[in-house]
Amino acid sequence: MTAEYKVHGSVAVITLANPPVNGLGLSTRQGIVDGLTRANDDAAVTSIVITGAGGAFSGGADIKEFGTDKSLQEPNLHSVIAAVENSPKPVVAAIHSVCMGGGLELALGCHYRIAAPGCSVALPEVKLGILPGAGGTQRLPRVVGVEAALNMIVSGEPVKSELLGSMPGQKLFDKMAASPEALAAEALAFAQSVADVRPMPLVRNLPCKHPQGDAYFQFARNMVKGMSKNFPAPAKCVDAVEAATKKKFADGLLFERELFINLMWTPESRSLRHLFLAERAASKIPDVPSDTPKRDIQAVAVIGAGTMGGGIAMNFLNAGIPVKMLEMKQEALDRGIATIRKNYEAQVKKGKLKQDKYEQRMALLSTTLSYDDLKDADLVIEAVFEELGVKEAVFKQLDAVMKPGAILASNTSTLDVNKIANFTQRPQDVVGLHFFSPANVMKLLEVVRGDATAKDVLATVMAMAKKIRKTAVVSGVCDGFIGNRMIEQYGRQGGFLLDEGCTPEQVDKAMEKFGMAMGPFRMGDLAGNDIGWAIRKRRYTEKPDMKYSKTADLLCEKGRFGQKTGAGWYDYVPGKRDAIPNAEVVKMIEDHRASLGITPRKISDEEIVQRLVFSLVNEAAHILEEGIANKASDIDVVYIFGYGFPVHRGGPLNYANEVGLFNVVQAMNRFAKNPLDDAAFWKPAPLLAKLAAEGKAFN
Ligand code: 3H9
Repeated sequence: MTAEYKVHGSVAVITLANPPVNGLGLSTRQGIVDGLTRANDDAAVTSIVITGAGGAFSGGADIKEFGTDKSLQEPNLHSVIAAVENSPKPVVAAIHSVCMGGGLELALGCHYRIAAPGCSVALPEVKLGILPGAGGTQRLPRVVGVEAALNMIVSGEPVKSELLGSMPGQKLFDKMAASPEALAAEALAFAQSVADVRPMPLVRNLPCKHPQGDAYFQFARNMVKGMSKNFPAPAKCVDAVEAATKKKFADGLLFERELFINLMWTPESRSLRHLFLAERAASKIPDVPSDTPKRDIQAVAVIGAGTMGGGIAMNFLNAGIPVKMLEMKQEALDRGIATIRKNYEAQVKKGKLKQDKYEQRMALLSTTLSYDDLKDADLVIEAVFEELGVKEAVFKQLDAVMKPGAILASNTSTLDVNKIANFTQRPQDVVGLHFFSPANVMKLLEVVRGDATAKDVLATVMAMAKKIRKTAVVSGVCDGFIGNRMIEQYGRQGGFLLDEGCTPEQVDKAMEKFGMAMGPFRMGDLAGNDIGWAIRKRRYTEKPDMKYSKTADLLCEKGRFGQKTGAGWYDYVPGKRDAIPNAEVVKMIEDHRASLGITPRKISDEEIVQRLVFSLVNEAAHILEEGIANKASDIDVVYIFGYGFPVHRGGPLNYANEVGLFNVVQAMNRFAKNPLDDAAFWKPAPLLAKLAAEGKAFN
């Protein structure tokens, strides 16, 4: 049983005890109902308190139970709330720390609510692609007003209890406790004070009206239009709250339930729920237990003050961690500092950062031209030129000066972290930290685990990633790690599509319609086409059998490296990011196609999307099989947070699961028959072939 029952004098206390956040899983729901029954059967008990153990009142319905039989089994949350409302003895919710989703709905079913200050209160279901399904859309407007409730339900954002408690006319909290520590005693005293009050108040009996009714809901519908582009839930939230103002309570509840069930089965909700769990699972490494001791990171050093080094440094400054930046020349340091200042000043201008915070952050930044000055740093990250010889020089110097136990990290995006580690006498302290550009903005951090990387180093950098607000995913050592290894296949398919008849614009539009933040050619222009060119040149000697379209090389030979040169696959007006199609580039593609003797064909958006996305899927299956990624969901996290893959698709492997792996393999077999494509690549990875044959999915 994951709810405890104790009697204090005349008050029975039911404590939800389902760590980590007292999710309302089956056994907790059963525990609440059993506790209510015991309390109501005990003549010595005159009132009941429901509270939560540990760091939460409740985080809501147990997300891990969704889609399983347990979520359907009685007592479901509706039955639990009905048992609370029908209790002949008053029930008081004693709310603290976190009160969200079904947890708030449970509290709203109680006769009274007392809250500790500092508690995060939310109906965040919309973030999981659903809406509150246990009366939240019907009860919250009755206690905080229609507009405040709709804002909370549509945004899913938490509001602090003291703010809600101080809203004029609010009926959410009957009392605010003086402090979190005082909550338990105050809740007991409050429960005793209301023991004999009859009739007992119920939120469902309160009125629910909006003075401008229809006009307000029309306005609300317009407001959520943007949010609703790829997600059905926000608009349904408006419908449900409107129902609270127009229908009888019981009918509103039924309406809400129907919407909830329909949303629960949408692919968008499945994707969001998958990502919620995937993001949290990414921080867990199978052979590194969560209680692995961590090294202390009090001071950080960054080598290289270029765009990458500066962006990396900003992450630590933002988290209040001092950074020392090293460069070879004072001018380079000055340029780096000026760029960091410019970035912060832009944030101040936009009102996103306060002036005093900006100054505090800059005060944490120091610079040096000497490796000796870095020796006391706990973590050093190099962001120097991507060439093994340069890395060798840097790591040998670091090995000579850094204190024992310091973590030595490389921001390499392609090079062999094992080789880099072996430039030192302490390979166990070396790890890859692959930040994505712009490093102060992008959430993804690929943590590259070398053969010798110590477990406590991994545990430390994963914890540090959380501190600097990155989503970290562990990758093994291979060329390109998880993300860039996959994107190479995606880029190759993009090239073949041009050879066969597409324009860059057509490919980009199809992918953007699918939901990608940017199509492959706009992305190439943003990242710099010269980067891919350098990799291909290496490939031509390393893997002479690998097939590439030559169009991207022809583009680079013209110096069209992308946004930074004002011209790439598209043209760019200085200072703007709008991609303007260029007739010469289209002609270049046509001429090249003609030189190969290819007659262009019309290619559907569906084929474009499938070839690009399934190329990611096949490479991902190899990556999983080789143990480069620990789990399929890690790969989805990499693509969502690092490559602009559409959130509503849940990542490439979640999308493949939705399409059905059998269908994915069928499509690959079709693509393999295309003489202009790379038949060898389209041989389904053994893992993918096996899962498809067994009717299974990536998990
Ligand atoms: C709902 O209530 C539906 C109802 O309306 C209707 C039903 C009929 N269940 O985020 P963290 C786990 S829908 C199960 O890293 P933080 C999480 O997986 C639900 N587990 O910590 C992780 O586990 P692990 C509406 C949950 O301190 C651990 O807690 N509720 C749940 O940064 C720590 O999570 C929500 O959408 C859950 N509901 O933030 C709340 N919630 O250690 C979503 C969390 O194994 N949750 N876990 O990886 C949150 O917003 C944050 O997790 C919270 C804590 C603020 C609670």
